[in-house]
Amino acid sequence: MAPHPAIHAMPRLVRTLIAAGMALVLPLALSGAAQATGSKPSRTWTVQVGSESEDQAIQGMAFLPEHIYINAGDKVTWKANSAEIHTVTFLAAGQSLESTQPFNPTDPQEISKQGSNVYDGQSYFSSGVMSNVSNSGFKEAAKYTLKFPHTGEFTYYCLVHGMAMKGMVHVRDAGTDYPYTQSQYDRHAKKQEQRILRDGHKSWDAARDQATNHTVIAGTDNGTSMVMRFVHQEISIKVGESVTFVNNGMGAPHTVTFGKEPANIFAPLGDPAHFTGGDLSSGLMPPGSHFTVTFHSAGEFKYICALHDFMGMVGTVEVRE
Ligand SMILES: [Cu+2]
Repeated sequence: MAPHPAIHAMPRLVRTLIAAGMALVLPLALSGAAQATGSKPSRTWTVQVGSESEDQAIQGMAFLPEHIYINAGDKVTWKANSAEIHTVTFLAAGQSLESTQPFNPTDPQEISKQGSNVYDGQSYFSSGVMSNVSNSGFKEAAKYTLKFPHTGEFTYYCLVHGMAMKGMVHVRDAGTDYPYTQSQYDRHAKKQEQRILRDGHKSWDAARDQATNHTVIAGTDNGTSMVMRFVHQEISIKVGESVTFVNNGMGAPHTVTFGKEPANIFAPLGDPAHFTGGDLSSGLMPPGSHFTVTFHSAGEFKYICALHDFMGMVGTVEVRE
C-alpha cells in the first residue's frame, strides 16, 4: 500500500487538534483496531456533522470522523448533529476555500444543495445548510448522502466555519479491506465529541472568570468548541454606565442586537454611545472584536445574538436609576 493517505494532511490536522487540546489523531487512535473485511459489494458510511451539549450552549466545529476510508461505489451519509449550522462542501477543481469566505447566508450556492447525489470527483458539490433543528432561519437539511464511484482523496469543508472545519473521504478500489468499521468510527467520534464538550465547558468557566457587570463575554471558542452564550447572561448597571461586549473566540462571529432584528444582521445599526432603548445592533462581530454600549435610560433591555439566539444566545441588561 502507498504511504498513509492521511500523512500529507497531518500538519494541519495536528495543529487543529492541538488547538483544541486534543492529543490523538484518528489513524493513531485506531491503530490497534482489528481489521474489518469488506464482504458486501457496497456500503453506506455515516459521518456526523457538528456536536453539541444538551442545552445547545456548547457547539462543536468538527466532522466526526474527520477521515473516513471507503471503497469505490460506497456512499457516505452526513448527519446533522447540532443546532449550529454547517455545510458539507466539496470545492470544484482549482477553486480556493478563500473564494467562498466568509460564509454568505444569502448565496444559494452556499445555502442550498448543489450537485447530484453522485460525486464526480471534480465539481462543486454542497449539502446546503445542515442543522438538527428547524428554527435556524435557513431551510435546513438533516442529512446529505453522496455516492463515490471514483477512487481518490477528497477534502471537504464547512462553508460556515471555513478552515476550522474540514474532513476527508478516502476512496479506495472496490474490494479493498476496510481499515475501520463504522462502530470503530462511532466510538472514536464519541470520544472526540466528549473532548469538544469538555473544552467548551472549560472556555465557559474561563468566560465567567473574565466577565463583570461592565464586560460581557459575547461568545468564546477555541477554534473547535464554541460557547454560544453571553456571559453573564444578566447584568445590572446604572444609568450613564457602559457595557463592553467582547467576542473572545477564534472562529465564530456573533452579534449584539437590541430591539427588532434587522434584515441585514451584518451591518451596524443605531448609536451605541447614547442608547435609550429601541433598535441597536453591533453588526457582525468577528472573533477578537468588541462593542461598547452606553445606557442613558433606566429599564430592562433584552438583546440577542442574531446568529445564535435560537440556541439560547440571549441576554439582559438591567439599567437602574
Ligand atoms: Cu452568536
